[in-house]
Amino acid sequence: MDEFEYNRVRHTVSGEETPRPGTEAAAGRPGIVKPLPPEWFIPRGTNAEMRWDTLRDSCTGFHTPTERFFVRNHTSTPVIDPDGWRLTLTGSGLAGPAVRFDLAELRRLPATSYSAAIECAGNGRSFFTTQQRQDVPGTPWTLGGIGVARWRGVRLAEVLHLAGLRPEAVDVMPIGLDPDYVTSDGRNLGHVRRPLPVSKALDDVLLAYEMNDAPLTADHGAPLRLVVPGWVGIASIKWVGTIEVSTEPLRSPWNTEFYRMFGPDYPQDGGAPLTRQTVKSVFELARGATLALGERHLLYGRSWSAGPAIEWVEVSFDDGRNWRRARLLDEPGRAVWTRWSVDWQPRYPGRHTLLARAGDVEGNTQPRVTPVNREGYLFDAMVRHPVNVV
Ligand SMILES: Nc1nc2c(c(=O)[nH]1)N[C@H]1C(S)=C(S)[C@@H](COP(=O)(O)O)O[C@H]1N2
Ligand SMILES: [Mo]
Repeated sequence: MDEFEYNRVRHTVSGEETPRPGTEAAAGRPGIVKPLPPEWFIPRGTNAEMRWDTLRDSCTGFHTPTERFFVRNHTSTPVIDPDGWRLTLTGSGLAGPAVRFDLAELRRLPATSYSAAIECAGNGRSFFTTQQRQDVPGTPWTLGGIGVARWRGVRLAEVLHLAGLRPEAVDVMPIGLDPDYVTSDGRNLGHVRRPLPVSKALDDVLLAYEMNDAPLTADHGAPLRLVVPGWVGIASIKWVGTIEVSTEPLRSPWNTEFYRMFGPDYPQDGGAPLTRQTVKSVFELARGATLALGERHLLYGRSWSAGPAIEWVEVSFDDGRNWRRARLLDEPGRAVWTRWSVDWQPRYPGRHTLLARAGDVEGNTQPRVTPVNREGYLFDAMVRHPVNVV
């Protein structure tokens, strides 16, 4: 789609939040344990999207409070008894037989904490349709499929070494304890699981047992989940029971069939399994918000990139003709977002289109249009944000 066509597309504000017929949302089976008040979440079938428009007023701070963190479940949240739970490491990549850890043993190992975003690969997917008129299947997230939390746990590297990691090992595959995933056409794909190269596993991956200074909650992976900074959310497997370690490359539907790029701009048999996330920006403002003419408005937003820190953010109030730098409110960091604000005194009544775009220290930025891919992953184009000035 070229620039001309893009500019012609009229943005639809309504209709984004209607569950498609036949989805779990339509059947009313969320499978999520925590309360999902409508002022905080948009229901999305088995998932719950965080609302950006109600975040600002409550001054929630840099980290997403756990009770407001988005939930992405392929099936439903399992409630696991932490006393009976064990983490098992097994496979050809270990020097000896399977090794087991209980939670107390993991908690006695050296702990590491850091802040990191978890963001669904499909975050922003609905804009392929509403902004680029491209039909893609899957959860029609707007931009609320992301959260930043402070995670605490033990490095996966530490546990792999204790388990006897062999130098020949190439892949590790965490396997979730949630129910088997059955596709809409009835194929049982087994437990949610996705291989990770040993290089990433040994780098900065955490086996987290705490989120925002409290034990992990059921919906976010209790008693133990992976946190894979900068990578698509599916890498951060929740409710880990087993980790397979292998000297041969591992496969699962989540690195062969899903979470790869298929489409006109990608190789015939699909791109490599998705790893890093992309740059995105969001306003903490309702779509279609009403703003008073002639008054000075202080608008807030956030921008983020996969790993590299955000370097700059620009905002346009006239659909991209003129741009202004936003003030960064945080010291930009790795694998997290940066909050920003910008003043605006609208001088004309009527409908305006706001845009925000950001760049990171490695030169990644946001395009006008994201080339389409079959599953609608990694939408990174600037999102048009309509407001009404009266
Ligand atoms: N076991 C298991 N792990 C999982 C998933 C899942 O359905 N089952 N969903 C993944 C996806 S697609 C995302 S985006 C993140 C979401 O994490 P959250 O629900 O804590 O926000 O978890 C990942 N880990
Ligand atoms: Mo995801």
